[in-house]
Amino acid sequence: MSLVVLGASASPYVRKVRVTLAEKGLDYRHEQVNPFATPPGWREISPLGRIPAFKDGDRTLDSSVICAYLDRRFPQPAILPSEPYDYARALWFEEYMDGGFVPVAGPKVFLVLVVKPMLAGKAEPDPADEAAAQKVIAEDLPGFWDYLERELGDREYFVGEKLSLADIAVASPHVNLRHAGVAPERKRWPKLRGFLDRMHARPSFKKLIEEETPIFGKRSAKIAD
Ligand SMILES: N[C@@H](CCC(=O)N[C@@H](CS)C(=O)NCC(=O)O)C(=O)O
Repeated sequence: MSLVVLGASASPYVRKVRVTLAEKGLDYRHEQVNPFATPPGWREISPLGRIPAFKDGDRTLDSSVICAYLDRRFPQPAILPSEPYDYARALWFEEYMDGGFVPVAGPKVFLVLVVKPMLAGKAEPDPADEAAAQKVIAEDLPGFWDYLERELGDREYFVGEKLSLADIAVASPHVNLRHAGVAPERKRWPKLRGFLDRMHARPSFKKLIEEETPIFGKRSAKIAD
């Protein structure tokens, strides 16, 4: 197979690429790469030393540009709108999530509540870690959720009338939160929560959630409505 995604399944950025490939109906091979213990020579593929990386035959690509490349290489269905403002808005939501939301929800919630106890062979996080993560969930995440709720409004998708990279970028890190037993409360953020339910039920996300949940999702049963 000529398309290869390299990176750990739990990364929201790796998931973003895998969902994009699935939405386009493309076959690919997935190779697990731990971002904190990358294989020798990794920086030749990924000059910033990050995941995901991507191979299309002997061409290699690093990180955010992978989805943009896939959209030009396999244009149907498009995930980047052609109308200039919509195109920029889709990229903006990707930037908002990757540059703003994920640096909070990833290391301060998912890593602390899911990955750290897993690596320590424990069923639950230490009480101090649990308390620190709950403080972030209560104090830092609501501002992001308020913004997303407002921007989505009564529409089905964040940009235009159909699925775009914006929707994939918003829904992907919320899979990590779901694994951690966290979701925006339906009463306070009904539109966002409904959007996440719809996105996570799409075959592209559902398949990955089913693959990841037995490994990372032990807390997902804790999600409140
Ligand atoms: N916006 C980029 C971000 C890539 C990124 O930061 N990946 C993280 C993993 S979730 C990483 O590799 N971190 C390790 C490091 O920066 O050394 C994308 O969409 O691919």
